[in-house]
Amino acid sequence: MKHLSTFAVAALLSVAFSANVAARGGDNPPAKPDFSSIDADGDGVISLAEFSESAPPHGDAQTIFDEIDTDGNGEISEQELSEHKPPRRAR
Ligand SMILES: [Ca+2]
Ligand SMILES: [Ca+2]
Repeated sequence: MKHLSTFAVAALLSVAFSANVAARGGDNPPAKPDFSSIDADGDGVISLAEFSESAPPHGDAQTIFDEIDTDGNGEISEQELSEHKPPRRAR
């Protein structure tokens, strides 16, 4: 990873380590991008273009986008994004 944005790193980490985050979690919350900060036009869904604005198009953006877009309709809903994030356990 060279020039990935904070969001791309967070997304990659949550994809790769979603199972491990709970075990690692502690007083060190991972950077969580706000849905509204990614949804640039505020229409309530994140398009690949909007996603790419947050995640540099390294080819990974599409991969990560597909990971999050669980129903494959080409848009990430707030629910899809929230469900993609590793569940936050209240200890
Ligand atoms: Ca949007
Ligand atoms: Ca979707």
